[in-house]
Amino acid sequence: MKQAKFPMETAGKVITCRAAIAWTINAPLCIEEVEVDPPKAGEVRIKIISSGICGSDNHILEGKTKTPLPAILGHEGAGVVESIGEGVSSVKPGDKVLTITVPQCRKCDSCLHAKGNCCLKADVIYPVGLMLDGTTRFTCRGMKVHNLFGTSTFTEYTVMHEISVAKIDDAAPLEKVCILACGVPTGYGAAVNTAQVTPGSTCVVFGLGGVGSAVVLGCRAAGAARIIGIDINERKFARAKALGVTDCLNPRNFKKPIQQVVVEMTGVGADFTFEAIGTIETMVAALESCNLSYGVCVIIGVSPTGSQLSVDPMKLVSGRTLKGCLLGEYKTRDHIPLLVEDYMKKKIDVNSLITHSLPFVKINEGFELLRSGQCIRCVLIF
Ligand code: PAD
Ligand code: ZN
Ligand code: ZN
Repeated sequence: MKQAKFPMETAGKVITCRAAIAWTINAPLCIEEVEVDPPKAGEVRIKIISSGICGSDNHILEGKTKTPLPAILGHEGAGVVESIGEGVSSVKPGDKVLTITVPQCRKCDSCLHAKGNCCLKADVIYPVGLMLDGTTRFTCRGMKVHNLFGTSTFTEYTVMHEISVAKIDDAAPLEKVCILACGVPTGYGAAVNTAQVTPGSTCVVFGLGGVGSAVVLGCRAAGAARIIGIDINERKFARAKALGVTDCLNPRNFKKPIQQVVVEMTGVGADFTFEAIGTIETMVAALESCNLSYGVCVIIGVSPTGSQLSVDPMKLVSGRTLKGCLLGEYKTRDHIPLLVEDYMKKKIDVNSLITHSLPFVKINEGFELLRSGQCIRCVLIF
């Protein structure tokens, strides 16, 4: 990357650049010219340097989860602050940042609670695709274009609220750390924060994609003795084993439900199970795979919009715990920069999760790699 001079001469002006527009579901993204407005008060305009492609972006394109379109998707981004709006104090032009879907406003009930991380300013659970003032900073062919989760990273420039922007170490390699904006903390934190995996325990990870692989890293770091990985795509197994999975199972190879297989394999059910796929069926399987009395099941996968999880309450009365988590329960602006530090000290193996890098304009190929299961994470480079 060429060393840019800050403040840039673009500050305060509309920037015309390229972005991938999702006009409709079940269609390729279109690389188009867009106008990106300058940041308003409390907002930051960011030059995107890299972005991962997350399963959550794909759910939207496949129509499984809903967010208003047309939109600029992408949320797992790393970039450099180009300019800031009035009153912004936590970042300045030139700072390296990650784009986080879950803000940390530090003022709401959730932010002020010791454990809460679902900031009430977030636009991620039932997204409306607009800034907090109800408008958007993106225009394409004269049409207003929505954002995604207040982030939007499939664009050369984006505008975000300061409360969703995490300033990171100046020395961090931006072409790698983007996946610390979503996939890595989501999975890793599910293991170490939400489940609080204990040494010597048995864990089961449903889904060995980017998020599930980060769960495996978290389980291993917490000292799990056995990590069972479950996926219908056996291409995932070799990489999963290299990360620390001890046994790989393909549910399609068994006549009985996979939860029954897990209970038989472990004798008593697992201590901790994680669902990192996003189907109701696998959520039920994850719950039933954990020990009936002390097992903990963590739901990470994003379910289809409007779906309902139905479980026999007696499966909980016996003592199981069913939990969920957003971005690994991290207080995002406080903790994600610390994970970047850990990565730089080689404590978290982020590089192994990045199996592919592509130029931004090849974004549709990147989605194909995700859908076919060839990649763990594909990172787009701008
Ligand atoms: P991914 O596509 O990389 O991984 C999903 C994996 O699941 C793939 O390896 C698939 O082969 C596998 N799979 C699909 N169907 C089945 C099935 N029926 N049985 C077994 N395996 C199956 O996606 P990802 O890892 O980026 O995301 C995983 C989920 O996590 C997805 O639902 C995404 O929306 C969600 C997510 N949640 C958060 C959060 O904060 N809770 C953040 C980021 C992503
Ligand atoms: Zn994500
Ligand atoms: Zn908040």
